[in-house]
Amino acid sequence: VTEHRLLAELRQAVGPAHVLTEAGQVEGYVVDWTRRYRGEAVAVVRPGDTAEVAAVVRACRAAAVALVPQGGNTGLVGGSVPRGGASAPPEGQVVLSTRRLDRLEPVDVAAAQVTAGAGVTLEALQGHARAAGLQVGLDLAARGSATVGGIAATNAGGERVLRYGVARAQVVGLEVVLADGTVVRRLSGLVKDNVGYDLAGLVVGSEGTLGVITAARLRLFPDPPSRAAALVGVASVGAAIDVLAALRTRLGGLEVAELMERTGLDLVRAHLALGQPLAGDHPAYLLVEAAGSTDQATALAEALAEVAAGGALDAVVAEGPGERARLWRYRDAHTEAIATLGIPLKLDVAVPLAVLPAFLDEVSELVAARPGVRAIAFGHLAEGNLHVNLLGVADADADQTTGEVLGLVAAHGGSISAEHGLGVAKAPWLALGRSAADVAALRAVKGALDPTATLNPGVIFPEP
Ligand code: FAD
Ligand code: 2HG
Ligand code: ZN
Repeated sequence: VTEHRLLAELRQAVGPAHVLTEAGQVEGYVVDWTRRYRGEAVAVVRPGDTAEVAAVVRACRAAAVALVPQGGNTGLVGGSVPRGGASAPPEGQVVLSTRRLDRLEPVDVAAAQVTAGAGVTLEALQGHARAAGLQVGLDLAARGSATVGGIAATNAGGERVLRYGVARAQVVGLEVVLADGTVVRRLSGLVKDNVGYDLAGLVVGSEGTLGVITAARLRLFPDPPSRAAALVGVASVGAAIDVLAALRTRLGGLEVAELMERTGLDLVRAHLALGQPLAGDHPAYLLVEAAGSTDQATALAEALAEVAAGGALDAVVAEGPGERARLWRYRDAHTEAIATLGIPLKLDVAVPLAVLPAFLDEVSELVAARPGVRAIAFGHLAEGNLHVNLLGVADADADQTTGEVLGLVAAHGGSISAEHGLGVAKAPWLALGRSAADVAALRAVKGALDPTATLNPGVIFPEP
């Protein structure tokens, strides 16, 4: 009876056409990108504006039904789909899809800002900014589906953090529907606004547990006229760090420093039937990109020649969108190529650069002790952010393996979740590397803003 009443209220809130309940209709919303997480939804609702989002939140809260906000469903920690199994909330779950919140306001060129609905994809936002002569300071391989709301909710990082910072640095303000259905609006674009707590900053990275983001005001940047990329083959991860260090001091416009290993590159090559990118075959590869007002291809080539210091450095410099895209395919297809081999255990960690090679050696030892398991590590070198993908880990050993790798990370003073968030995947390890006082403060924030635990239960905070 309660469920029947809730469905009637949801239909009234968003219109019957936007309340999906048929198995075929909801399938794409209840399983995550990795296929590791799946749950059941009472319904998937697709509100078309902020007032409708607020009505959905109120209806779910009144019915004691959990609400799972979802954007592009490209998240990698299981936070965007209903919980499955024993941890599913007793009264059921509703998925709130933000994809119809896709309004893009005209670019405010003078302020170099734009307001976008939560459901706007990153790719659409990038095109919109470009048309106004500006660019978004954030990019990631899931750009075609990942949304502005999801990017803000996860505080996504991606491939240009080195120059522009993480999502939090792009967000000037948000519009958020809180768990009680009230709306907080900070879309004025004021960069200087110190009236009380930074609520928008708090919601960034909250993974749908504090509010539903309905719109964001984002910073934009000039798009430098010259851009060049280079792929460099190196003998070790340590050598890649040395190249990065050398480029840091030589290239003011350095934007990207992505690390790959031979295993990952070979996998991508097989998956996309690509040739070897360089003359030689190397244990590790560094993809760098620089942008500026002077000729970046020359600057990059000169900097790499200085790094080589008369010795041999196997590298290729690419200019122009086509040539650069050819190099980027080796990097951006990693996640997709790994997924063809099964469902990996994804560990998104960061450690200080000084200990990164040692950490990778320790992971190799851990993997060597597990027959049938292989590791593919790649990531955002400048932030020490590695995506350790473990293939072949038995389900029964997944928690033990995760705990061991994250334990190594914590021992090195690293982060157990660098950019993807905790979701449900890493929630059990929330306290690893955080003090009791720290975790208590996080819980106090959640308790104050969502006392009924309506929004995304099981995400960030482990279920008892
Ligand atoms: P979803 O997956 O739908 O949701 C993610 C989380 O945010 C969930 O907890 C959800 O409840 C919450 N959420 C979504 N929308 C809202 C909203 N409007 N209000 C409140 N909560 C909301 N991530 C990186 O950081 N860097 C990368 O380089 C990167 N590369 C990727 C490459 C690939 C191929 C893939 C598949 C994923 C990648 N990701 C990366 C992960 C993912 O794309 C990001 O986490 C992205 O920010 C998720 O956006 P989304 O719209 O798909 O969110
Ligand atoms: C990336 O950097 C993403 O491409 C995905 O963060 C990482 O697949 C992964 O583990
Ligand atoms: Zn990443």
